[in-house]
Amino acid sequence: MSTPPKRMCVSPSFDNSFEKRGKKISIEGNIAAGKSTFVRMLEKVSNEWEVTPEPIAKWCNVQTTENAFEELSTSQKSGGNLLQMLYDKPSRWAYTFQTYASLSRVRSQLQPVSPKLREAEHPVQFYERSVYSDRYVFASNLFESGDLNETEWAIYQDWHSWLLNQYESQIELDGMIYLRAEPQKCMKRLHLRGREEEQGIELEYLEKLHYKHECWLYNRTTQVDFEYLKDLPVLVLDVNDDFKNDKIKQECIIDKVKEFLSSL
Ligand code: UDP
Ligand code: DCM
Ligand code: MG
Repeated sequence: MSTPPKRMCVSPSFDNSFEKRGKKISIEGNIAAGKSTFVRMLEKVSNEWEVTPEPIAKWCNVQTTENAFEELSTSQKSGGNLLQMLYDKPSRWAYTFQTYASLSRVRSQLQPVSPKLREAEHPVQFYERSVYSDRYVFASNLFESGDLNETEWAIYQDWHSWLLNQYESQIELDGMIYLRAEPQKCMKRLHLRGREEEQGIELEYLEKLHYKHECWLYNRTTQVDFEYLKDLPVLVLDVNDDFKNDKIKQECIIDKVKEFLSSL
């Protein structure tokens, strides 16, 4: 009979090594590149892998109560639709949207992990996007297009840095996976998904966001303000070809993810 690993004898409440064993990986990519599809696929691969989705439901239905995480149909929505407001009038709502996007993201990423994950040998948390893409892709792009003015951008960067410095130890990443797709492909997927609020998005907007992702994660020329982020490992995956219903492609992607995780 084999001896159980030593770690299993330790009560989870006294085991503080989870933070050391666990890995946090963000999944980055343009609008409709396939991030949600990708994380849903990863979730099925291993009991030791868990996903924190982007809190988009909150942005489409802003509530004053705390329990607004569930996805609701259009007819069930009663709160303000901040995503719709952003696309209808970006110069008015970009600052408010970006404030709420980062706040709700930090809050969702700070949620305690499940007991199952806490006891896992090699736990991995996958975050759909990060506070870094909020800043270096979206907010930065909105500043460059004039939808955030100088003062809003300065205030945004001030509180964003402060917030991250407060919580960095809890949400700090071990790596990032960049789902790289041509803007035209994202546009096709955006229409296929049919999220109402996004139907007026133009190709030019996706091209700008693509360029931001490329500078940050592919060419790595974006100036970032967080020291550890500068050399954070990035796995780049080309997702131009559909992987959603292609088992062979999925296996190939999963192998690359496993190899990446074991290199960290
Ligand atoms: N999609 C697809 N094939 C793929 C990946 C995604 O047809 O290989 C579709 C997916 O079903 C959805 C749309 O593309 O309708 C956008 O995908 P997702 O919501 O995952 O993108 P995200 O915005 O989260 O990156
Ligand atoms: N979004 C944004 N700014 C952020 C994060 C997201 O404007 N900091 C927007 C882009 C998409 C939606 O929210 O319209 C996120 O959905 P997706 O998963 O399709 O990228
Ligand atoms: Mg998504």
